[in-house]
Amino acid sequence: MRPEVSACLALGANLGDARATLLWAMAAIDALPGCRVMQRSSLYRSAPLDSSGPDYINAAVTLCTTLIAPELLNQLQGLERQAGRERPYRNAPRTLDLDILLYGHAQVYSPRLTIPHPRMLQRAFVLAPLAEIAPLRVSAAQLEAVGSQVCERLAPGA
Ligand code: A4P
Ligand code: MG
Repeated sequence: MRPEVSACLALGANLGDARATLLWAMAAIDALPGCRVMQRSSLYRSAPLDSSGPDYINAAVTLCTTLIAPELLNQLQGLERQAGRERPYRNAPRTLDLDILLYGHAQVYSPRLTIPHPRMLQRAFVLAPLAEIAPLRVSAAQLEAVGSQVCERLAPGA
């Protein structure tokens, strides 16, 4: 039996019904083999950063998983495909993006996977939802460093 690891994921979408897709993705992640979602953040809205198209909806979840990190990435990419994700070019607008932010306290540097996620500290749309559900994983200084980026927390059902 593999040990359970606590991981943090970022969810993002700006094509189609992004809110519905993120809510679907949170439930679908919980239903993956060896995965249990522990906390779900609110949904957040922000303008595309180094990207284009409509505003993004972003969120974060924490989960307990017995999957090793590359297996978790495979499963998440399967969900992206189910949501109709296409990759015409880098940072293209997308129906669903699922990124592994943190996997326990592991550091991974492989051609397919970098953990912690290399751009997470530059982005309010990642740090704000993560701080909501995993406040010990985000420092006040890190939040302050992205404080000029507008990222609106959405009321449930708004
Ligand atoms: N990969 C490496 N490390 C990881 C990881 N920790 N988690 C590899 C997930 N994947 C990881 O990703 C390309 C490759 O990264 C994968 O095949 C995997 O092997 P991708 O999702 O296919 O392509 P991408 O979306 O162009 O890259 P990425 O890294 O997801 O993009 P970013 O840097 O996350 O930026 N603006 C707003 N407001 N909100 C957003 O959500 N997102 C982006 C995407 C840009 N601007 C945005 C938002
Ligand atoms: Mg991605």
